[in-house]
Amino acid sequence: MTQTQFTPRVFSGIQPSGNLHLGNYLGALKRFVDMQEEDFETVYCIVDLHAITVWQDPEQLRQKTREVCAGFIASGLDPAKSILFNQSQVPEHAQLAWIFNCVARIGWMQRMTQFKDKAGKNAENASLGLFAYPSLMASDILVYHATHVPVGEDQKQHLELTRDIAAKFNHDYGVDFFPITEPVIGGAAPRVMSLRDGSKKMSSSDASDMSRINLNDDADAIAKKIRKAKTDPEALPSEAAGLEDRPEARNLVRIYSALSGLDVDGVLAEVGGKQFGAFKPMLADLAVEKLSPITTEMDRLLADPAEIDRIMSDGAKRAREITAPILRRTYEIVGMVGA
Ligand code: AQP
Repeated sequence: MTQTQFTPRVFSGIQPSGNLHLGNYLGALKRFVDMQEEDFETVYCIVDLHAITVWQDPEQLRQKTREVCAGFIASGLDPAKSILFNQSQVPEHAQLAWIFNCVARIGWMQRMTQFKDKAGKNAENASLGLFAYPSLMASDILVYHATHVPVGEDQKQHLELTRDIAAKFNHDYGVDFFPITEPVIGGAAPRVMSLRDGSKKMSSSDASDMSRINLNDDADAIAKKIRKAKTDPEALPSEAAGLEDRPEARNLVRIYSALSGLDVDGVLAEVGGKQFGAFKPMLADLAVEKLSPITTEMDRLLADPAEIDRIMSDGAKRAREITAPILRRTYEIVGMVGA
């Protein structure tokens, strides 16, 4: 079989289920913007269908969807260059997900650590959607024939599953139709950790708001959260090896590195030997300098929700120009009769 050449295309998404936080910004948004400037067609999505795998208040969901869209644009995403929309306006995502539900195996889903973490001890009571979430995620990616997916490290297992689904579909139907997508996990902070516990990732669902910096936090809140961030009593080391076994210190240094653009060695050359009492205000100033223009721009954009809705609806129309023919061809391959 000849190998299909796929157009270099990036897809990624963010759930509108909580406040956008520094982990989303450094692990995802900032890198989405970088990739927009490279040789890719870029498609970015607010994944509202994923959000309802756990309960969402409808009015809050509408508000959060617009907020995430504003967050994308305020972080530097240009809706004229990238395709930006909310998932539910492009029905092919859910349609292809059904086909993939019939390709993926239950055993594959049972191995997903995110399902185990989110469903917790009460897995019998979790929604079926939460269990099938990775299949919808595979569809989000493959309905664009996306070749590259920038995500934080927490999504690695879901991307491996996306590759497995593409490979099994291609094998079962004897085609070379879906690409085997490359995860793009990297940047200076692929896994930003909680400010309260260096062994847990920073997350919108953490009960403690002090564990994360939200993109809509003001300067005082950012400074307070960094001041109260958990640390250890030692001074900062002068070399990266000195951060081993010091998860909280490593997290703060990595955040500084990602925000400043210096590598970790460069940061430690500057701050090695300092106590946290001196380093934390430096980090707070840097975080405020980098994040407050984004917060201000988000507020400005959110003052005109109709314009945000127009941008998402325009993005959805452009998205469907890609997804409709790919879904049509998938149906043909699978054997669905249609005009
Ligand atoms: N802590 C993080 N560090 C680096 N990247 C992260 N991402 C999320 N948290 C971190 C990346 O952000 C993108 C959007 O992920 P999502 O839609 O799963 O966002 P989320 O639901 O807001 O992630 P949370 O906060 O972790 O939510 P819960 O607690 O619900 O799971 C992805 O690329 C993700 O890797």
